[in-house]
Amino acid sequence: AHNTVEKTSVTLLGLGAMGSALARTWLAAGHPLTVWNRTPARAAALAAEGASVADSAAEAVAANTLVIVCLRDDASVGETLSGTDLAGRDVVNLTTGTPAQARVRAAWARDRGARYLDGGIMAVPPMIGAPGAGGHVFYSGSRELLERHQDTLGVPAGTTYVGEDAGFAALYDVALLSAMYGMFAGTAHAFALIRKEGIDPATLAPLLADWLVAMAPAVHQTADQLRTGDYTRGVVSRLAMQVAGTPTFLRTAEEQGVSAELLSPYFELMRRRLAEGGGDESLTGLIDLLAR
Ligand code: FVH
Repeated sequence: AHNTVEKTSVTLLGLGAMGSALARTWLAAGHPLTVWNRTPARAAALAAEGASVADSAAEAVAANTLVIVCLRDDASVGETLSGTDLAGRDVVNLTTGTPAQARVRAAWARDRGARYLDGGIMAVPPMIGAPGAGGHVFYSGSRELLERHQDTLGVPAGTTYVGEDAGFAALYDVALLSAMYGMFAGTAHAFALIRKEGIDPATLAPLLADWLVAMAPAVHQTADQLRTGDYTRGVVSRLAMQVAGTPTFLRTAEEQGVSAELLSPYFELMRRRLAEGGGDESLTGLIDLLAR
């Protein structure tokens, strides 16, 4: 049996897919948990598992010093917390938002007497409470708050502190998720290419996964080139060579009856950089073209 006596009591606002997963890990680890959800029915299962269910967000916030928020978006956080007394509370906001929203929310919480930590969850619900699944949460804002609650915040997933600027957790979160969507775009195109031939997608999947893993370390060279400003440093595949290959990709898409709409914008940037004289570079120069 868990010894609940020394475990920090937690208030959790929001019992969607992620909030419910978080709740279960704290309950399983023996943390006394008070929950609130806008739609009360979602709290029923957790009540059966030992959570205290508050009738209002204000009541839930009043129950504990540590208040974790995991709602749909920043607007729902504002709506939910506006009727609560945050004075003396340690607010940890795990709701996905923009860096600017996080900074404003941090100041907003401080104005109401709370300490504030922002979090960006790099995990899907099944990875919560599953050590070894690779999930972690970026935190930014009060380092002192993270250190104080490390034992509690480390229960659902690993913790990675990324800076005093409250917006940084959201920034790292969105940066990684943006890269993920680029990967999904590429894999969507790859699956579309083979579909017409009746190839079993399960044949392609392991090849794709291995290839993406093999290519992933290229980000270190990108970082090195950005830091040094030398986009030709250690180049393996010259931009000029890669641009010369793009008609093959476009023609293959056409032959397979697949729209190239996911690839074309990237190829267009490659062509522009080449036209600017970046032929001896790798693909790092495209990042310059993205700056507005
Ligand atoms: N689920 C995932 O894969 C991702 C993984 C990475 C992190 N995200 C972010 O986590 C936040 C919560 O996500 P979620 O998966 O729990 O989302 P839902 O299942 O859609 O639940 C949304 C909860 O938010 C409540 N809610 C929505 N609007 C309001 C509002 N105006 N006032 C109060 N509560 C609100 C909703 O309540 P209800 O619909 O049950 O009444 C849910 O509790 C999110 O930022 C992800 O981006 C998840």
